[in-house]
Amino acid sequence: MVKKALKTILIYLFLISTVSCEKSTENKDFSNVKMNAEPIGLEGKIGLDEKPKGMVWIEGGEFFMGTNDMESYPDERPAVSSKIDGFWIDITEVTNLEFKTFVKETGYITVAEKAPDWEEMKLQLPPNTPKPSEDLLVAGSLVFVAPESQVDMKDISNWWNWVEGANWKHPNGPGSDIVGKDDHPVVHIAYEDAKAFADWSGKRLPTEAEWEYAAKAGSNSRFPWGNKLKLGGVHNANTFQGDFPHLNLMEDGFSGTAPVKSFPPNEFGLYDMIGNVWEITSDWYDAAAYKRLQKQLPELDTAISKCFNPENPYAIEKVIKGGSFLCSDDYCVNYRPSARRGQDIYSGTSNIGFRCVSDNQL
Ligand SMILES: [Ca+2]
Ligand SMILES: [Ca+2]
Repeated sequence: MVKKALKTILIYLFLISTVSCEKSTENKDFSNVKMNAEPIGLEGKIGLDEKPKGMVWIEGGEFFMGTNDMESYPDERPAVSSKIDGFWIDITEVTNLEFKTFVKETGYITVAEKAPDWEEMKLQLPPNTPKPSEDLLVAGSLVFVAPESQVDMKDISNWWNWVEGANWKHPNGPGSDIVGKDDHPVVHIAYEDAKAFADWSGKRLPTEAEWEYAAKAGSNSRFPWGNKLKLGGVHNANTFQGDFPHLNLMEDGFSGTAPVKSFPPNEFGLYDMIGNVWEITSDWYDAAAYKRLQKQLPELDTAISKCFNPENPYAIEKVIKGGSFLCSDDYCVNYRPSARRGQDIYSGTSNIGFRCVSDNQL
């Protein structure tokens, strides 16, 4: 019973950061979607001869961030003009091998490997939420586990399980490992884990604008490669096909994470910007960010809160981008460059990872 209570709290934390996934769009053929905004003065391109290993230089430019596509989620609209300085960006998500090297050199322990800190947890819960007993505050993380049959889609605990012992080395919990998965993206990464890796590597996490600019790669269509999820009838990213969450047809060849570079790069030479794992950015999540920029709403009072999520007034969330292997056209249509979600900074999941950027030659 008490165990259930802890799970409820953790699921609650996750639920409040994923509620937008429940707003599926009805139009599944996006080929006729007309975009109101056109790119302006976009000059993004790969340049410079001397490049850091595994990174490309993105030339700065101006672009429309967000979208006016009415089949998008409300927090993506309206499109706003944004100017970006040039930067280096990893061509792939950070892999298990890279994270393993970081941990080997630093002895770093991720958030998922440590017992939850109640003082941090309660900041994101309604006041007077009772504290679970200490012996239940154990290290673990949220793992996607496909149910055997169709379930109540309003209850995400039907497919998100709090698994004691789940972390980047054991993505599905004790008994699972990452042997043979050096080239898969690392998962169960919380914001501070990603930032620690970035600091160690002399890089930083991308802003949301940088990430989106790099993902769009000069395109203003629904996907970087056009308005249809498939390109020439072939899947171009690791997403979810079938009936979410119980039936994964794996038409793209992968049920969970895929090795990075399993799908073609975008026009900037970047892999898996769409799908595979969500990617953490350095920006606080404000669901109304673009409406504020368009003066449709007052500016966020950061003296009160750094972020704004109407579904959760207690949120302490950073923006994550790109969707994951769990994004599907019948449930969570977040596999688009403009899609955005807030993620609790104190937790990761089995479908969240990251990549880094840098301003300087490394
Ligand atoms: Ca897949
Ligand atoms: Ca990705």
